[in-house]
Amino acid sequence: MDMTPPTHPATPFGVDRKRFYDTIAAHSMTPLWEVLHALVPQAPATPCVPALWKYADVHPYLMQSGQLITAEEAVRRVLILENPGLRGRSSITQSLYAGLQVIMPGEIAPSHRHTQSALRFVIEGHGAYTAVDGERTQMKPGDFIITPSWTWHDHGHQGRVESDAPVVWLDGLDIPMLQFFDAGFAENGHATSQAVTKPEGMSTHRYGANMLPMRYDAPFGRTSPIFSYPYERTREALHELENHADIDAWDGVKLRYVNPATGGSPMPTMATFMQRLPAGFEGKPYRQTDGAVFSVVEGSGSVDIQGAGKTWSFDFGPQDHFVIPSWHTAKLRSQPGCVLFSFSDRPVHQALGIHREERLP
Ligand code: 1HN
Repeated sequence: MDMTPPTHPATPFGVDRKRFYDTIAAHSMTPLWEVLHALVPQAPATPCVPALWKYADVHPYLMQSGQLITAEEAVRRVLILENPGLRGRSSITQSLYAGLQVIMPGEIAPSHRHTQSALRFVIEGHGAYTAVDGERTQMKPGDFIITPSWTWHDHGHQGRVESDAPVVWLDGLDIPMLQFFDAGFAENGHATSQAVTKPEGMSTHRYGANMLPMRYDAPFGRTSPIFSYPYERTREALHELENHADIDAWDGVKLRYVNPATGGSPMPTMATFMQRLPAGFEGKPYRQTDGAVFSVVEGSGSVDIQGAGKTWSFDFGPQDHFVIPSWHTAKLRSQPGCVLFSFSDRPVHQALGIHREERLP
């Protein structure tokens, strides 16, 4: 007779549960009742944690990476912003990837394409371009630039090697999402730089003047036909709104970038936003199911984040990055005023009908 004590209480029928679990495990089966609460939580319980990357800490490593490997050898010279709760997964939230990419004067990041969509948000430097589908766009600090799914793209820095500075931008991609769906495809280009077939600015003229061609045929499916949303225009809009319109008690002045042909987000998987907090702004707390990544453009401020019974408080300044995880309560503040770029997977939540947002008093 087996005298080992049962590891779980015996059932009314005298059967040891653990032994039963072990038996069915051999048949690739497992009992729902042991995992039900974790599978269907009362509210999101994300492993993603709030995190802040101060640019003063990050910048030296970006420059050191420039001495470590060329853009061409690396393909993309990027230091990934990896969420401390998701180490080893190349993710900043469960669904999103973020990294800081460096390109030195004279360098080329070779042409390739993939089904993952990418956004670029330029952090510093001048003289770099990104090429998408035969058209180049100059990258200037504060510009938001799109690489639609499955389009050929390469980057280059036309600056002079001796005198010009590196260009750094934030990459946001839907990599973990496509990994989840097992829907990732990629190809390398035959040429290092793709052939330029269109004059610079063509997509802006064609699609970015609040007008569309007569028989509009979306060139990139559900992704915006505009590659570049220059900071100059966004900045002016927010500035005028701050001076002449109502300030939202939670967001300050916040606008979302749009695909001009649909009114929806610029990419099917990622929404992007720019907001301005007026001087002395004390935001009310809010939470939303879409975890969001922030890039500080100008000014400084702080964010209090609460979730999972813990509180985080981050002070941020220009070029810092931080992440607010799903269903964490966030409160933004700024004494001198500031401008914040952010992105999230909101369009996916909305497409699935599961987006929730709470604006608290
Ligand atoms: C990529 O293609 C870029 O094109 C940046 O700049 C980051 C991370 C993973 C996979 C592809 C780019 C990337 C990436």
